[in-house]
Amino acid sequence: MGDTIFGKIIRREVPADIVFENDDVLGFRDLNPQAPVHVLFIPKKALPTLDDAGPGDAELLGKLQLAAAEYARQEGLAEQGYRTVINCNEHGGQTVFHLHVHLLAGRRLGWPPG
Ligand code: DGP
Repeated sequence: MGDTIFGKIIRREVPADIVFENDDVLGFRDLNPQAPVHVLFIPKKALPTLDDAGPGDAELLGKLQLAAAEYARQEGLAEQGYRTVINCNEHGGQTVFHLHVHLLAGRRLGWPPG
C-alpha cells in the first residue's frame, strides 16, 4: 500500500465519508467538493498514477469506472448525467499520488475544463 492519505483512508487510519466499497474499490466523498456530488473511487491496490498502469491493470481500471457508474445509478444521478475524471501528474492537476477516479454530479458541468 502506498503511503498517501488515500492509503490511510483504506486502512481506516484517517476518517473519510465512505459511500461505496467492494473487494477492489473504495469510494468516499472528496474533502473539497467541486460539485454537489463529488466522490473519489480508488483501487485498494495502490497505483500512483494512470501513467503507472499497465496491461495487467486493465481490469482494475474498468472496475473503478464501473464502481462510479454503479454508485451514480444507485444514487439516481445517471439519467441527468455525471462526469468521471482521472487527473494524471502535474499538468493534469493530480495532487494525491494514489490513482483515483473523480465522480462529479448534481449540476451541469462546464466544458472544456479550465
Ligand atoms: P487530484 O487533484 O485529482 O489528485 O484529487 C485529489 C482530491 O483528493 C482533491 O479533490 C481533494 C481530495 N482530498 C485530498 N485529501 C483528502 C482527504 O484527506 N480526504 C478526502 N476525503 N479527500 C481528500
